[in-house]
Amino acid sequence: MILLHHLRVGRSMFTVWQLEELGVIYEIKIYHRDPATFRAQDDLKAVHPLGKSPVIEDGDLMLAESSAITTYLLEKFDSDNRFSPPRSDLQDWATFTQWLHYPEGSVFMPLLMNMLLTRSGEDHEALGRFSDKEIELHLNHIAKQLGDNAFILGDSFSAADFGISYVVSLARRLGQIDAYPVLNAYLERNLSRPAYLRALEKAVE
Ligand SMILES: N[C@@H](CCC(=O)N[C@@H](CS)C(=O)NCC(=O)O)C(=O)O
Repeated sequence: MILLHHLRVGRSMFTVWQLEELGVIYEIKIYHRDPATFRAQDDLKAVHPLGKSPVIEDGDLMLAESSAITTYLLEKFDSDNRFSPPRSDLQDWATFTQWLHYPEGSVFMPLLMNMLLTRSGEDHEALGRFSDKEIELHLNHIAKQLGDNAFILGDSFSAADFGISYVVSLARRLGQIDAYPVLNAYLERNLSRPAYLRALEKAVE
């Protein structure tokens, strides 16, 4: 059975959601951040050397990195391709992997910079200018890709929507999406899915 090590509050919420969408039977172990530093604590570091979440265990396999976990879960539990195009449709599959890896590979970093700068209360003009521009670039890119579509790949929900929802929800927490009705509507649509609501109930302690 899959065991998910879930740190509150953070991106592993989106792994709980995936497990719910896939209908997988899983266990969840919940960890809490250090209230002073907001970092993971020793209990999570005892699970994996990086001390980060999500991490899953499946038998002998211990797997970190949210996009790798998504790929593994799809390979194992989505043989009828409900959440991704089949690899035989090479172009669609490649486009899917691009949107799967984009949130973590490109969008998260400037959002993190913004969060750290805000928390520090310090003025780092060059960094602030860089992260603001990058956030704008990425939010525009996501909004444009969505256009009139309900989901990031078009009419159908796919596993690429987990990571995109994560970064858009983080941007919302940072007060960055007020000017993007498309992104607000996208989040409302995804975060009201029954599987997400079930995940919310399971991921609290
Ligand atoms: N690239 C990793 C990032 C994992 C990560 O940084 N997770 C955060 C939670 S959102 C974490 O565990 N932070 C705790 C810490 O670094 O102390 C992934 O996609 O899973």
